[in-house]
This record gives sequence, C-alpha cells and structure tokens, in this order.
Amino acid sequence: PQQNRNYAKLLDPSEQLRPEPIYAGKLQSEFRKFDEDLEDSIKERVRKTYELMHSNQTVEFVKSRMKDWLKFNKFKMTIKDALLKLNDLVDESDPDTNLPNIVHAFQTAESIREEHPDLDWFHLTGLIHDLGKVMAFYGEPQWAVVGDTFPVGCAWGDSIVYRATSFDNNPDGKDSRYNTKYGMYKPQCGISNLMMSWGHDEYLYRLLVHNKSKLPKEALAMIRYHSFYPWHAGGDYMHFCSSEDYKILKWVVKFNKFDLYTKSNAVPDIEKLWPYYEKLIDKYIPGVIEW
Ligand code: INS
Repeated sequence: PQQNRNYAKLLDPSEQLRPEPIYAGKLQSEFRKFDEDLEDSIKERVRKTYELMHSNQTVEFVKSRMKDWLKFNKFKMTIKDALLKLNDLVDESDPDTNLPNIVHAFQTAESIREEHPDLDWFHLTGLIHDLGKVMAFYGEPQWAVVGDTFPVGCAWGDSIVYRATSFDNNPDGKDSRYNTKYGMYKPQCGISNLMMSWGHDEYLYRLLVHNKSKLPKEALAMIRYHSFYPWHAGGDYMHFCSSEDYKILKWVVKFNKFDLYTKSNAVPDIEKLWPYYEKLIDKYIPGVIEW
C-alpha cells in the first residue's frame, strides 16, 4: 500500500503535500495489505494463491497456457453472459474484497462513469477488465487466472508481493537463461514484448484483439496491465520500458485508482445498470464471441 503512494509521489511530486486520501471509507494505506490485519482465513487464502503462482509460473508454463488458450476454440459466449459467470467467482488472491467479481466489475465501471461521464469506452473497460477470470470455470486453477502479474524469463522485481520467499521453488530461478536482470530480453525492449505470467489480463487483451473489439488502444493497455502492480505501482521493470510505455503507464495508473479504491461492501444496483452497459457492449464488442 505504501508502495503505491510512494510511487504516486514519484510520478507527481505534488502528491507529497496532500494528506492521505480516503476511498470507499478506508484510508489509502489500508488497501493491499498482504501481511497484517487480515482476517486469518483470507490471509491464508491469499498467501497460498501467490505461493502456488510464484512456484509454478515459469517460461515453459506460460508458453503452454498461451498455446492452449490463444486458439480461442474453447467456447462461444456474449460478453454479458461471461460477466454473469463472475457472479460465482470470488478472487482468492484479493485481500480487499470477498464479494463475487461481478460486484467489483460494476463498482469499477460506475466510479469511472461518475468521473468521466463522456468516455463511454472507459466505462465499459471498467466493467469488463476482469472478464478473463472466466478461465477459472474452464479448468484453470486460480493461481493461473487471478492476482498480480509479473514478467517471466527475467529476474523477479523486488516489489512483487511475498517476493522474499514465494519464488524459492520456481525452477526458473536456477536457470541462467532467465535469472538475470534482463534474462531473455533486451534493454528497453518494450513492456509489450515481455512474456507475462499467465492470467486474466493477457487473456482478455488477446481475446479482445482476436474478436476485433472496437475499444481504443488505451483501453486495451489498461486491460493488459492492470494487475502488473510491480510495474505500475512498484516502479520495477522500468529498464524494459520504451518511450511509448511511459504514456501507457499513465493510463494504467489512471485506471488503477478506479480498480483498487472502489472495493467496498456497497453493492451497486446491477439490475438497474444493465441496460446502459448492454448498449456499450453492443457498440464495442457485440454478439457472440470466441473464447
Ligand atoms: C487485480 C489485482 C489484485 C488481484 C486481482 C487482480 O488486478 O492484481 O491484486 O488480487 O486478481 O484482478
């Protein structure tokens, strides 16, 4: 949590002078607490998910998941029906909410709509950003679906949650092709050229491209990197950034405010909101699409 705020201060020094903000009734520093102050069962659930993720997300693993999922031959479904599936998904990596993911989708979308009433694509981005989590209903364990992401094939960033111990059993840590600062990449190669740990961000990004959605490139970037906390909040991996990536980072950070700080127990009136969002789905990614 502090990490987030310190990084915000780096990007915008005027942040230094402001008192700590309160979002959804909580101090900013009360979000993303991975170690302390969490109800024991939640704490254990979150820790376990990351331990499995950090032990098993290797270059080989990501390649195998990409080969499997990026054929988009698993099922056909509308965006709305996929969203409805999130009624049954509680994200096991998330220390800030215990509610079904559909609630978080509407909380995010509605807070964006309030602040940016004219940017309808941004509202829809908020609504669908976690939709890739449907993979959890088609055989993927949560550790390969949810949670913060990080690049594979190079040294793990210091700001990754549980970083100190959670990678101990990951074989890539002993592989000289992958365990150096640059690993299998070149300096400034561009964030989009990094192979990210497999999860809902990359899957949904690729799915939207595959199905020719009309969402703008800013939306696609926010979707693709919203869980890449070690970059957008931790300030790690900057040595891979191209000049274009700094622009993208600004959008991702902008999105993060709505994604993270709207997590609360206040449930929006989803039934009432559907007609508005159905229109946006029809505009940007209509009909039955391939998953
Ligand atoms: C978020 C974030 C959270 C994680 C969620 C993900 O973007 O990375 O920390 O628990 O699964 O959707």
